[in-house]
Amino acid sequence: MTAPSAVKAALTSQAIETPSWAYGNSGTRFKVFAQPGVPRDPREKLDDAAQVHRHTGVAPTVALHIPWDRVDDYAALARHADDLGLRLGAINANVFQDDDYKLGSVCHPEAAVRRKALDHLFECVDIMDATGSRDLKLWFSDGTNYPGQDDIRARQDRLAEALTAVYERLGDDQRILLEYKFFEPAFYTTDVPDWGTAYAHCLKLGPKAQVVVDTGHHAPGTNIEFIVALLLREGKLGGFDFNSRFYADDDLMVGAADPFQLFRIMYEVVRGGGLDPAAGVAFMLDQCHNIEPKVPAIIRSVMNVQEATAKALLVDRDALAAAQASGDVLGANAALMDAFSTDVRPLLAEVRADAGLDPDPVAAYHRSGWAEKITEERKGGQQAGWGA
Ligand code: PSV
Ligand code: MN
Ligand code: MN
Repeated sequence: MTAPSAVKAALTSQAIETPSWAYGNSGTRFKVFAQPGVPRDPREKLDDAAQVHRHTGVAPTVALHIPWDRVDDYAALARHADDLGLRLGAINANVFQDDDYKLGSVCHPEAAVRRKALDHLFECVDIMDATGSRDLKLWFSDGTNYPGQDDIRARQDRLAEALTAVYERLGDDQRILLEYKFFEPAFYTTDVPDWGTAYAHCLKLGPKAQVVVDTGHHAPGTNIEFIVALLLREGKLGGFDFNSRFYADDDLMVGAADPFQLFRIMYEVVRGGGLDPAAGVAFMLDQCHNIEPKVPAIIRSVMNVQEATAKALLVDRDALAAAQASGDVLGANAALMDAFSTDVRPLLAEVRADAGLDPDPVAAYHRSGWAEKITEERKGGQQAGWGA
């Protein structure tokens, strides 16, 4: 078993990135329920994110989504983050909300539309230059609804062409994180539907292109931890978009639907050395909080990732290896289940106390008066960007 001090050190060094859009109003295509005190601009989203970091100590970066977080001066936004003790994280491109993208963006049959989409991706790299962000997160809604609608292979060629152009534009310390999703909004073919497609493109591009695993983007029953193990082994796991799903891309709080799955994923991360910051695995949230208060929900989500990580770190790897080597099926399974069944909340409370934090971040947030302050000060909060 990892020594308690090493477990604590690993938990302290894990950084979980929160998404700017989780702080804004959101909903489904049926209704967006506005909440009081919601941020009116990207600076206020960062102000809220600073509260998450203040109470958890492990959420120092915030992902932006362009154009939802478009500002005139990104360097100034980065300075605001810095003043709050934060940094700007992944830049998420958005080539899925323009009328021109009805038939796709970088895979669109018309060159002019592909050019427009590519220009947006270049703009995102410019923004990364201004913010100091390392990662460009690319998710394409591209696909088709009907057999025969477009040529599947030609669309892959167009995708490869755009990715290559963006890759060549990256600085030495910048990366493409390519995200896959098996369906929606396209229902017949999706141009990046699975890890294999994302992996094939990233492999061709080179070492600065890696795959991002959004936990909500798989068919029911998919063994996500296997994908994680494989990508890590190949040096191609760029990071996670964490969230929970019951049905499709639900974007509920990570660890809410299936904490056991999250544990199994985090065990493979630990097993593959992915917790070491040098491995470059970005632990990001991609969620929206449609009916629950947002800041405490994000704090809860960060804690859920920490709890799964702590349990994964507590697996007795020596006992597990011995059981595996001797074909002791039940013993091996028990080694994992013992760790999963451990109540790690006291350990995490200790880690927080050691760091000078309140052992109960949600309670500390509720006591802080932040919710009352923003409800009083902010009127007419911003919608996160979709679902209107
Ligand atoms: C697409 O479903 C996705 O997971 C991508 O990451 C988008 O950028 C994000 O959702 C928007 O929430
Ligand atoms: Mn995502
Ligand atoms: Mn999604």
